[in-house]
Amino acid sequence: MYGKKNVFLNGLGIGLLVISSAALADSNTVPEFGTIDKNADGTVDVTEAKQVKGLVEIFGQLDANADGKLTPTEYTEGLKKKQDPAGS
Ligand SMILES: [Ca+2]
Ligand SMILES: [Ca+2]
Repeated sequence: MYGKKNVFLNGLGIGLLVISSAALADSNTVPEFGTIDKNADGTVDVTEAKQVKGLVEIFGQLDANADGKLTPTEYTEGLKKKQDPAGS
């Protein structure tokens, strides 16, 4: 009985771990720009970027013109470059 319960809890833990680590760095599962742009002003600033695990860390790399905000183009193109290192 104890064994069964432990297996269930372990499975749950692994599931949560996979979900959280898949957040950004692992490429294809990046959130859509509109999801991050909470105030819908058309840009994502650092405050909004903090909602997404790992995004703040690469914010400077995505912010091509270094104005402290990400446009949809900077966001999608920046992430594309990160996923395709050969393109740099
Ligand atoms: Ca915004
Ligand atoms: Ca920018």
